[in-house]
Parts: sequence; C-alpha cells; structure tokens
Amino acid sequence: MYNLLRTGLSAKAGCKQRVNLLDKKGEIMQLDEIKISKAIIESYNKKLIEALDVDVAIVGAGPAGMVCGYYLAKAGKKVVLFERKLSVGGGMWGGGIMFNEIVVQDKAKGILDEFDIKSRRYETGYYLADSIESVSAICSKAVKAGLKIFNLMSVEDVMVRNKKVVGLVLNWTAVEMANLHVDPITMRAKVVVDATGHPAEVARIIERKSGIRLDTKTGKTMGEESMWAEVGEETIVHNSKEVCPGLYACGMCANAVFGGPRMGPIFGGMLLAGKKVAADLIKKL
Ligand code: 48F
Repeated sequence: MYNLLRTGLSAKAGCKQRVNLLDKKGEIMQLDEIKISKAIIESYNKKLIEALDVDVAIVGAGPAGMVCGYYLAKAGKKVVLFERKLSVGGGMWGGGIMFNEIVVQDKAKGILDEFDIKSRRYETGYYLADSIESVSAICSKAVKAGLKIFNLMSVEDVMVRNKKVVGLVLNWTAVEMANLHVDPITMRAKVVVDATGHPAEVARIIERKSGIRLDTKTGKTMGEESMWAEVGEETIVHNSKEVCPGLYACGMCANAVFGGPRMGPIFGGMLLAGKKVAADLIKKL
C-alpha cells in the first residue's frame, strides 16, 4: 500500500538510514506515535466495553475453551474468552514432555479437519498433528468466527445472584502477579464456562465462596484421578456439562469437577468436549 523511500544518509558516516513511508499520492507520511497509542486504546476500550454483557463467557484459552468459543461464535452467539497468560493454547503447545506433537483419536479427527489442521495417520484409530499448527489454527479460526479473546486477564471471582452464576470478576494478570491491592471489574454473562484445565478454578471459587451446591455426587469438586487415557477421554466428554446454575465445565476441568482420570497428551477429548458444551449452549440459549 505504501512505498518506502530511503533517504541517503550513509551508515558508514555513523548516521542511521531514515525510512519514510510514502502515501498513495507519493507524499511523505509521518508516523505519529500518539496516533498509534490512541488507535490501540480506543479500539481496546470498545472491545472491552462490548465484552461486559454477553451470552457466554469462557474462562481459559486451552484447546477446550477455544473450540467451545469457536462453535458458539460460529452459531452467532456473543461469546468472550478470558485467558490469564500472554499466550493462548494452554497445555497444547508442549505436546507430551515438550515433544510438540499431539495425538488425536478417530472420533475427533473431524474437528482437526474443521480447523484445517493437517493430520497424519499413525496406526488405525490414532492421528498425529503438530501442536503448534493445532493451537494457532484453532485460535485463528475461532477469532475469525467472532470469538473475542482477552489475554492477560485473570478471573478472580464470580458474580452470583439467587444461587446462580451471572458473571465474572476480572483483573489484569499483572496485578495478580505483583500482588497489588487493585480492585477488579465485573462482566455479566448468561452462562459461564469453566475451561481452566486441571485446577478447575471457577468451580473451586464457587465451592469456596458462594455456598452453591455443585451438581456432583458430593456437591463439591470430586478431584481428578490418576492417568487412564481411554476412560479419561470418554468421561471428559460426558462430564463437560452444567456444574451448577449458570456454570458449565469444559475439558480437563470437567474431570476435576465430576471426578475422572487424566489422559496425558491425547487431545481428542478436549476438542470433543469444547464442541459438546457449545452444542448444549446453542440449544439452551
Ligand atoms: O490447561 P488447558 O490447556 O485446559 P484444557 O483446554 O486442556 C487440557 C490439556 O491442555 C492438557 C490435558 C490433555 O490431556 O490434560 O492439560 O482443558 O488450558 C486452561 C487455560 O486456562 C487458563 C490457563 O492459563 C490455561 O491457558 N486459566 C486458568 N485459570 C484461569 C485461566 C483464570 N482464573 N483466569 C483466566 N485464565
């Protein structure tokens, strides 16, 4: 769109070469740092204000949360996702022991295809995909479908009315990390999805603070069990469901809430769990 005009100041003479942008008319365009700052602040503010009242708020941008957000956004729901870390992807980037490959079973191969992720058959029923491609493709398609992702934001509490979860309490991760005494902000959602993985953070906050009984055998979080991939992959999809009024569990969090084994670097269950919760919510909302 713009041409570069290099002005002839020689590097030899100790001067940095100046690069100017030429606009469409061929005139020199000065880049204004204040304009850049204003553009970012105005645009982010607008995005954040729009995120304060939504259909679905997802906590955690691991594979389960992002897949759930993708299908909801694709169905036209107003859906936002809050992620504590700088990067999205949760535990998917690292494959198994930092070998950045993931395994996906037959049942979930269709979801890899939906996201245009290249996969290779390993043996009957087992597919391999590059974990870097998988995270970036899921994220890219989810955002393009309309999912609004806010990284660097931690969910520190929930908003409750009449024993129902009706929203989230948010703060900057930087505030949390620096242990600063800074008050949070609040957003409203018809449904909250806990996709925080192993720690099941939102469900545990509710258990600790709200007095709401969770829809588990004990009324509390049951805790995750030791590794058993086959059973874990089945139960994770079954357990990805409503935990209490206003809250759904999705992905690894679901086995931590309802009780079920972990499964290691096989990711089909996470993808199927995200799709299942999205389908349930599309029906419900
Ligand atoms: O852990 P994570 O990837 O959860 P998942 O989508 O997938 C689990 C697998 O990665 C793996 C596995 C496969 O067999 O077991 O562990 O269920 O992603 C959870 C995301 O939630 C974020 C966290 O940083 C991570 O990116 N998160 C956790 N607590 C909060 C949060 C919070 N309070 N606020 C915001 N984000």
